[in-house]
Amino acid sequence: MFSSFRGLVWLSLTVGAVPAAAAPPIVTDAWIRATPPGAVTAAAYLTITSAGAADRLVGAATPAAGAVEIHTQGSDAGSQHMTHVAELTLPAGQAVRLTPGGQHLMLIDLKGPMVPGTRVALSLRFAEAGTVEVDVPVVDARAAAAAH
Ligand SMILES: [Cu+2]
Repeated sequence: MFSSFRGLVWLSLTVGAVPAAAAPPIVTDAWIRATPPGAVTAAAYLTITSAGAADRLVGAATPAAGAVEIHTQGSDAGSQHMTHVAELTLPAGQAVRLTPGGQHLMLIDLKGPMVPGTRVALSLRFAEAGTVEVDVPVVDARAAAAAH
């Protein structure tokens, strides 16, 4: 299954390989789920739209955690599981949403708890556009849900 996914990535790359200056992808709706004290991981959610040509998210980093991984999430026989993927394909002009229950960025080895109301610097590394810095608010997901 993973190898066929790689095949799709290669195909889209070949088709989208236009030698133009890559406009940086647009990042919206970014937030990090607040964590209780002692938590070692936190999930970050965001929407990425590759404005120009197709691109790929190939990595991310933050001073707030030891590592950031790209995860997909799904359910298998009723149990939730997360899978670490090497990259995320961003079709040209299409919003790719990382939302609770689906794809997300996993902040691993947190240096401290994610406190609601604070902001965390996140650098996103794209294959074509290079690095994009975003300032991501930490949100108490329960409070946010109650407000809707
Ligand atoms: Cu995860």
